[in-house]
Amino acid sequence: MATTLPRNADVADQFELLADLLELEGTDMFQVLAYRRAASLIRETPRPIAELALAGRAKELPGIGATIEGKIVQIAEVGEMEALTKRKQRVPPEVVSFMRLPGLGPKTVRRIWQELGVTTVDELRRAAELEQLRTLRGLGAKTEENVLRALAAKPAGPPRTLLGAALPALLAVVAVLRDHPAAELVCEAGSARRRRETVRDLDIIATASDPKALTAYLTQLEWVAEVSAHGPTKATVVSQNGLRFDLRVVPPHSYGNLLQHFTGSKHHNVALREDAVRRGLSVSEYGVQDVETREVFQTRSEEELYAYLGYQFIPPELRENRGELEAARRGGLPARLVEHGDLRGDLHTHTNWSDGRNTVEEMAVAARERGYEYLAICDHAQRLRGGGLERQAAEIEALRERVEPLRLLRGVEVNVRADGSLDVSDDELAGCDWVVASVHSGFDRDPTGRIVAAMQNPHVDCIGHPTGRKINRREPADVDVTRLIESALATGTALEINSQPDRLDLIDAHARAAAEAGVRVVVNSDGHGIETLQYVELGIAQARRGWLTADQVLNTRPWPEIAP
Ligand code: DGT
Ligand code: CA
Ligand code: CA
Ligand code: ZN
Repeated sequence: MATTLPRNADVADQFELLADLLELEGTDMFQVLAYRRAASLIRETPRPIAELALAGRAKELPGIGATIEGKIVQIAEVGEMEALTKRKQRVPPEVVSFMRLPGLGPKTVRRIWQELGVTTVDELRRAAELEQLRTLRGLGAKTEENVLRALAAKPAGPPRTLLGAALPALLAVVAVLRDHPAAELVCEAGSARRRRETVRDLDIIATASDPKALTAYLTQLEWVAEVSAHGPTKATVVSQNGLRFDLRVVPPHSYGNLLQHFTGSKHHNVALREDAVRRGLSVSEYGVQDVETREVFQTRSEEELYAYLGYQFIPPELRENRGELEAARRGGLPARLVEHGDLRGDLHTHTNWSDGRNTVEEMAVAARERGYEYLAICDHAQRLRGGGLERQAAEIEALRERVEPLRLLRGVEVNVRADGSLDVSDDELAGCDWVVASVHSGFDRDPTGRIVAAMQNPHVDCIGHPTGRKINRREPADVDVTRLIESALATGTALEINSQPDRLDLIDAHARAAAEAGVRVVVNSDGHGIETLQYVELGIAQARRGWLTADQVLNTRPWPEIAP
């Protein structure tokens, strides 16, 4: 447990940084992606990776070869891998952070650094203010404006963890705790229970016949790297991959009150309490007190608590003080939010025809095993140039019978170019069952106008990841979502909730606005391998946070009702 070996999260950070530096130097993307994959793999591995590497056993993990293992050994032995030390000497540390700014890709950052000699954030700000960035070809006043805005907005503090990285770990811990003989009720709480897209720490609420035994059990689990706090009813631990878990064991008779309190959000709770005060009730984590009679209401059940306070039950995903209390008071919440099991298919996936890891057949079989009725293969058109789209169509055709009853759809993901045109001809698009159009670059060049232009094309069925944001890495493009919604409605184009853990794009509030306006919203995995089809669980969570019902999610319907 307490060792001097680096935690998996620290090892992963080094691989991330190495990938960033290589990308900046213009190394081939294959290597960059290999290091990024290794980083996320290491982050997700429950066992201490440094220990495994020192024993020569890290390469038994899929995706880790001898080269990467060697680098992990270096980190364990001297604190930093050589490749990183070497590159850090070549690239000034702050230059790496430039890549996180909107509109600045690695190539642009390299030119700003090498051609303008800009090496710090301060110098970058000055260069933008002095209108020097526009002296580089391809950069303009708009770039300078974006850089200045992004620098002004740059928040301090460590980045929040992606829900997609934290939730599986949290649910596994909850399951492990439930199995302990002293445990009675165990439930996740906090932002993760509300399925916020990012989380700071992971909260667990439990009741137990022997609270001390349960908190002690948590601190002794194998994947625990550090115990930050430990008492008879509370424990805080940090896992190998850097996740902080907060366990509270509470009395069973007020479990409902405490679970409600620690689920939050803070804003929801504050509004709930203010509302209660107006009716002579004082709400705290311990119970609800009638101010006049002094009588206290405590309950094991959250459902009973909301009912006692005069509300419909409010699903955790809605507890953000965005109108849910008013709606629940007058019985106006959606009767049932969309659920993962409602999905009948996935309309955006990739295969090894482009940047995916599995074949069309493997993806189809995995989709069928998930119980889907249909699957659209939407490889990047760019990678299917020179007749690739046609050859893929032939493969799909040949597979159709073999993967029945799954309906295999010929899809494509086309790129919306800087001028709003698409990188595939209308003739080719006409042969597709489903066309996703996405912006992948030039985010600062009139993204709204380009997307609206793409929607005018009658072959385009759906806009992929509409704002292009990457959580913790890239701000959303300055897209006018209201105009997007109007245009989607007018053209009958669907808008995607892309379920990639770092995208979740549309965000909840935009998905809600789109659905309320009557736009068809699709929850897609954008899966690049069979194991990532399950990302739709995150997309569904985002849809629920946007108050969406199954009716409002297009791919809960059978294909014949969707077919363009
Ligand atoms: P996070 O951890 O930043 O992702 O977000 P939460 O919502 O999980 O926040 P956390 O872990 O600080 O606290 C969990 C819940 O407990 C929070 O949603 C509401 C409740 N809570 C914690 N501290 C306070 C507080 O000082 N005041 C109120 N009203 N509620 C609190
Ligand atoms: Ca939390
Ligand atoms: Ca907490
Ligand atoms: Zn895609």
